[in-house]
Amino acid sequence: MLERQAFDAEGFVEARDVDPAADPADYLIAGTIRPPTPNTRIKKDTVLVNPNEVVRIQPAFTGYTGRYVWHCHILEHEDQEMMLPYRVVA
Ligand SMILES: [Cu+2]
Repeated sequence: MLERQAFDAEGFVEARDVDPAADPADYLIAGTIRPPTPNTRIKKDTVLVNPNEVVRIQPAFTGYTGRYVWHCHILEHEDQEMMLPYRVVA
């Protein structure tokens, strides 16, 4: 994990109601980037994302190219497109 940052979720939802193409990146709150805590500086395959927060990660893919899937462990979120495939290439 690289960092955490607060996210204006209400502002984004209101903007999305007006403009369905609203970009979530426009709703990051500047100046509140927090570095990882000691227990999240190790390599892991899961990361906790708190409500109203964005977490930036830097995955390391070694020894395998091909299809992976990222997903949220909250089932209702998975049903709302928080489960998507991606492909790692050489
Ligand atoms: Cu989720």
